[in-house]
Amino acid sequence: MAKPGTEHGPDALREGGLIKKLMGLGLDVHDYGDVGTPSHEDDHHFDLPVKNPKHVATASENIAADVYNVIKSGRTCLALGGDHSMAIGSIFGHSLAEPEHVVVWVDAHADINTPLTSSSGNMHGMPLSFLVKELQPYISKLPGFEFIKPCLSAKNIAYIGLRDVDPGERYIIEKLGIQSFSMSEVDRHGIKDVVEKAMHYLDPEGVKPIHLSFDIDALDPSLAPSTGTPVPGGLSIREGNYICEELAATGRLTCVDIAEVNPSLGNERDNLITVNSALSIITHCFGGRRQGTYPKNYQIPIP
Ligand code: B3U
Ligand code: MN
Ligand code: MN
Repeated sequence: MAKPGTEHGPDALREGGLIKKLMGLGLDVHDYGDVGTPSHEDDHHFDLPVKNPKHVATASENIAADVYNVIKSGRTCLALGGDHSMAIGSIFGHSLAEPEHVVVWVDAHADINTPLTSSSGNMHGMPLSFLVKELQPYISKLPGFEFIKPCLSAKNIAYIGLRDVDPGERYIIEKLGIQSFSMSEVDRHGIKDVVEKAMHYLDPEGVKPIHLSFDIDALDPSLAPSTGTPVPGGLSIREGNYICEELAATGRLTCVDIAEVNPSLGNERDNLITVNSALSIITHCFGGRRQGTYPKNYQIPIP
């Protein structure tokens, strides 16, 4: 939360026509509204440079409860951020409902800094570190985080789109053997192979629920300029949509995060471009297909 503004991401997506677009796909859509994310006074750690730990902890607990309830009710959950620390709550909430779930993390960044490897202190660069079991010996105790039970093993995560990874993060990825398809792998193998390999690795039998955590900065900055940490050389909209179409086609995509849309950054045109890209990503997660779709009981009109 170093750059304020991601709290307006969900409304920018709603105003961009999110609900209508999803309903247009024939879906029964329910907007549960915004999750409470109260801020706290004196929200810093006594000896760690982590920013707003209590704020993130309270928000995470509320997000986890809502995501759990939505998934338990049999619905597919779309969680709109917010910065990517939102994924602490959404992945944890998802795990309470579906303990066997796997995570596809689409991002320019690895977001697996521990409070001690992070040089920024930004919690949006750390969410996975609180969730990965193998990392817990390295995680400092933070106020409010007691409720989180690490719910992922390193083998339950696959990254796609990485291109700005800190040294500590790279070390963690290699030490734990986390599956990572950086932009180099996307260039080398193409997006089709990358998605196939990622899914085969995570779940060769094809039975596990899938959590897609999509940071909008995974896309090239030309497609998502209104975000806090854009990194050149990102995914095209075709590659982004392809990932979503393929995951949606499994029928096991249970929860999708869309993080880091920040309407306070850039001008009106930047906002529009970013919102439209995010809407495209979302609709392709929920049945939108580039080959076209039609409602269930569609009939050719008879003259
Ligand atoms: N790895 C850096 C930069 C960063 C991570 N996620 C975003 N930026 N959005 C950090 O601050 O941990
Ligand atoms: Mn991220
Ligand atoms: Mn990112």
